[in-house]
Amino acid sequence: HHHPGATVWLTGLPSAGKTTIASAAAGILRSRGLRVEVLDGDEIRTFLSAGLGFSREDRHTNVQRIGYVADLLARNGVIVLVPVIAPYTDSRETVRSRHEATGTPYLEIHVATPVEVCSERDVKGLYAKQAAGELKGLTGVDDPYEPPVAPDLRLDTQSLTVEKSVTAVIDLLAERGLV
Ligand code: GGZ
Repeated sequence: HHHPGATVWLTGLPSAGKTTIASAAAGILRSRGLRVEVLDGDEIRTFLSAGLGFSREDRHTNVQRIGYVADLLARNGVIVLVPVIAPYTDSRETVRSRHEATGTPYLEIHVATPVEVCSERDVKGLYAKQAAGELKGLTGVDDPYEPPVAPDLRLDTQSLTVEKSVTAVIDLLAERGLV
């Protein structure tokens, strides 16, 4: 029996909670015996996108590369979770189109944590660096973030625990017949 794969893109600002939610969801799905991969922005930028920076063009290239790999895996039965900022609508739509062209399920989740909350969390210290003038072009502060207009799911992480967010992601996959 062949299990359908899917790409689940979690878009949102730095420190929004994308990686936390994706990792926790991956754990649950793996414990159910599903094949799962997490394509994390941080790790991808060390390998697949080494040398790319944070200009509009480089972010677009990064997102297309990740989308290409996600599609390859997903069409081979893997649930691919992608906690990557992907700040531009047209980059995300290109990835969606590619999945549509290959007949691969694609879901977009907006991890919609407000910038004030993200900068307070500041998991990696990026907001502090930006404020200190040590970093320019931080998404959501002095670089664009175009929020998805019609995501498959929007997570308001201010009113949801990580656990509830993860449940919502898994429920969405179940609704679509993907798990
Ligand atoms: C946004 C940045 C920036 C700037 C470095 N803007 O949590 P992190 O810190 O360690 O991982 C994040 C990673 C974001 O890469 P993505 O591949 O998700 O971004 S994109 O979709 O825009 O290509 C973040 C770090 O890089 N980082 N500088 N200026 N994030």
